[in-house]
Amino acid sequence: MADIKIYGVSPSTFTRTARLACHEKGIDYELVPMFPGQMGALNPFYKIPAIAHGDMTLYESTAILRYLDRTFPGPKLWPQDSRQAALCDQWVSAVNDSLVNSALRFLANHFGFLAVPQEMADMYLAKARDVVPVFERQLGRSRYLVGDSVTAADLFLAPIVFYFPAIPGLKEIGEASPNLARWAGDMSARPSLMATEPEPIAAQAA
Ligand SMILES: N[C@@H](CCC(=O)N[C@@H](CS)C(=O)NCC(=O)O)C(=O)O
Repeated sequence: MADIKIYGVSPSTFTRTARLACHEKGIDYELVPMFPGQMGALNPFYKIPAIAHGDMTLYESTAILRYLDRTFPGPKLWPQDSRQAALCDQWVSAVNDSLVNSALRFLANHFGFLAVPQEMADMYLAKARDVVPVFERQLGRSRYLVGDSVTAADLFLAPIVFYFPAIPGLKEIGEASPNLARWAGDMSARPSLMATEPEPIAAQAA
């Protein structure tokens, strides 16, 4: 039996982040297909993913990654050095706030998981044009978001950025971001990314 169960679906960016963490750390897991609307018993906020480890269940991806990192051996997802760890937290939050509230909302609307008026979709895209260059500049300074090794921050960023080429508007932003493209190339060569390729989106969660 797998060590961990991850409840979610493969196209979900946050579910992919939890799966990436398991692959990067070598944790055996089972993906249990579950849509947000089915999550009531596992997450009162009806969002994916959640995990089960023995008799413990946990939701919120940042809490999940921290738990996996503290509980299991394998490469650390947060650096040991306190300043580097704080920078990792900073970039995780920046993805989960600024990028989620721009590019991810735009792509969720594109795939039909959000239904917002056109002006709001335009606003998300305009915000993405301001937000993505911040990541672009950082990836011009270091190989990954925090230094020379993959951290949790990269595992939050990758599932969102990997949708860019499929979405008019975000595609152009990605193409205008050479450092982000270089980073995406490095990330896409990792076994964790290859093993978590999302199923094509039909009636599933973004
Ligand atoms: N803060 C949550 C966000 C999770 C989240 O937004 N998941 C999306 C799928 S990628 C979801 O379940 N959306 C359904 C909804 O917001 O109703 C986390 O970090 O796990």
